[in-house]
Amino acid sequence: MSEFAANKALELRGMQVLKGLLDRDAQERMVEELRHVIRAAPLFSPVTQSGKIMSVRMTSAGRFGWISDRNGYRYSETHPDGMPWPEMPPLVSRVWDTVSGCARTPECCLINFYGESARMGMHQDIDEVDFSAPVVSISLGDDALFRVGNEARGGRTESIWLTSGDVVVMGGASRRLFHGVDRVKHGSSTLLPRAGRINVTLRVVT
Ligand code: MD3
Ligand code: FE
Repeated sequence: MSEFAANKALELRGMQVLKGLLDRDAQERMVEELRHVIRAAPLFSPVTQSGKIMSVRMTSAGRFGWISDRNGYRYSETHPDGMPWPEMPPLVSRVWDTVSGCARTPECCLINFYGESARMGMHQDIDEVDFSAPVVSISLGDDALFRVGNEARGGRTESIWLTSGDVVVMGGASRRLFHGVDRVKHGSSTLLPRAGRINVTLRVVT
């Protein structure tokens, strides 16, 4: 039997939303793994090409991390401070093995931290090479209003609240959808001592 069991499974524009896949104990163990990553590879504030500082702070584990600076955004084998990324945390890998349906190993574990009033504008994740591999997202901490759109910018969108322990699998055509986070309900979860939200996304990059 798997160590993970969802409370319910929803489908949203081809994405699989597994509500409560991680129970409280698994969420706490994952936060502990992520603390080790963040200690070795501190969160940083990416700067967009236009020079704007993103409100979400980030770091990564695995072979590649996602970085953005005045030279553009890209996957990099090193943190902005120069060191290689920490190893992929084991519990995070087991979530991928349980839900991805993908034989490849994830090469990037991107960690997004949302403090008070952080948000993420609508975008596509298209810096990867192999679109047959899904993106798997794990939500921890405060509730977030997640919005999903279409394969082109604009058009009708749908929103759902993602809560701590939810896992979303973006496979098939849903892999190319525009998406973003409109707001986070600061202090809605007790998982993190000083509130906030962590989102982990697992990606195959090459
Ligand atoms: C749909 N993160 O890191 S996770 C990102 O909650 C990102 O931090 C958001 O978008 C967050 O790029 C959303 C859900 C998600 C992630 C990747 C997707 C949805 C996706 C890729 C394609 C389609
Ligand atoms: Fe994204």
